[in-house]
Order: sequence, then C-alpha cells, then structure tokens
Amino acid sequence: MALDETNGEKALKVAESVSDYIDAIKINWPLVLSEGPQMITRLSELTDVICDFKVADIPNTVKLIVENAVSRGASAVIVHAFTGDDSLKAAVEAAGDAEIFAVTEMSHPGGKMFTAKHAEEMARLGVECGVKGFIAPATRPERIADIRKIIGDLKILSPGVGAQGGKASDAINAGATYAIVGRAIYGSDDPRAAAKGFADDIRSVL
Ligand code: 3DU
Repeated sequence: MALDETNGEKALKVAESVSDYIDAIKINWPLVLSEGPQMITRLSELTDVICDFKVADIPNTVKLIVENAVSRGASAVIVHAFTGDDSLKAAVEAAGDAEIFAVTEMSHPGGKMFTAKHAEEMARLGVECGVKGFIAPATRPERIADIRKIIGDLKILSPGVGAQGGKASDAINAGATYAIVGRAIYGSDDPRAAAKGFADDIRSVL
C-alpha cells in the first residue's frame, strides 16, 4: 500500500486496518513532510516499510539519505536510476541488508516523455549495480513485460493500480511481483474491504 495520507493518525489507522492484506507500506514525501520521519519507524513496527524518496543525487547525498532511512526502520528505499552507476552503487552499498529499488518507466502520462525512452537501459544498469528490484508501470503492463525480460528474477513493484487506471492482476500477469496501490485503498470509505479486493484480484491470477 502506498500510504500518501497526510494525516498521521488516519495513516496509522488505515495501516493497522489493512495490515493482514498487504505485504508492505510504501511511504512517500507527503506523509514524511507532514508528520515527520518518525512515521517510518512507527509504520515499521506494523510491517515492512519502503521509503519512496526517489532519490536522485550525487553518490554522497544518496548514501546519507539511504543510511538515514534504513536506520529509521526502512526495509527498502526507492531511487532513480538516471543518476548513473556511481549513485546507484552508493545506494546499494549504503542500504546494507535493506533493498534498493530503481525506477524504470513512470506510470503517469509524462512518464513517456523521458523515462520510457531509457527504461530498458536503466533496468540493465540497475542489474549491474546490484539493486534488488524495479518500479514499472501498471498503467502499461506491456512495459512491465519488457522490463521483466531484462531483469531475470529480480522484483518488480508496480504502481498505477486503481486511481491511475491500472489493474493489479494485469500487472502481475505481465510479470510484476507486487502491485502498489495508494488512493484506491487509503482514500476509500472502507480501506480494509478495498485492500481485500486488491488481494483477491491478485490471488485470482497466482
Ligand atoms: O496512484 P496511487 O494513489 O495508487 O499512488 C501511487 C503511488 O506510487 C504514489 O505514492 C506515487 O508517488 C508512486 N509512484 C507512482 O505512482 C508512479 C511511479 O512511476 C512511481 C511511483
């Protein structure tokens, strides 16, 4: 679940209510900026936390951000791959036992402008640099399949399900390991029922 709910109390309530239907919580800037980085630690007491900071910087800054996130309880950190091999390697090294996931092609329409044109290249670079997985778009399942051909057994986490129009089972069928769902769960009137619905949809194709 992508937990972009900016009210900390509500975010924790949703997280608790869906915890048995999800594999991890992805936390992004909206919740960290409104409620502080201690949310990483609080949520990590419930389940695995993936820090979606889309880190894109020089190696030293990447290292400082990844180390900080992991020390607060993150199990994984998402970084951009366009920064090149030195920054990607710095992320992998700083993560230690935690996982680094690299963005390939972004799921929104603008993702086609630049990221799509270099997605395969970035996937190959990520493999070389030792990342544990990739972010690829559920809004374009055929692109998940393209990335899968390059990365072997590494993980693919796929955002764009629900609010952005993608379907979790289509993403899984195309080669995704996990679907990322945000607003369609935390913004729903009944987040627990919504999470169960996505879990059922995924199980139907496993
Ligand atoms: O659209 P949703 O509400 O299900 O949220 C999707 C989340 O995944 C959100 O945190 C967004 O920042 C992140 N994400 C994408 O949507 C697309 C990407 O290519 C990468 C990350």
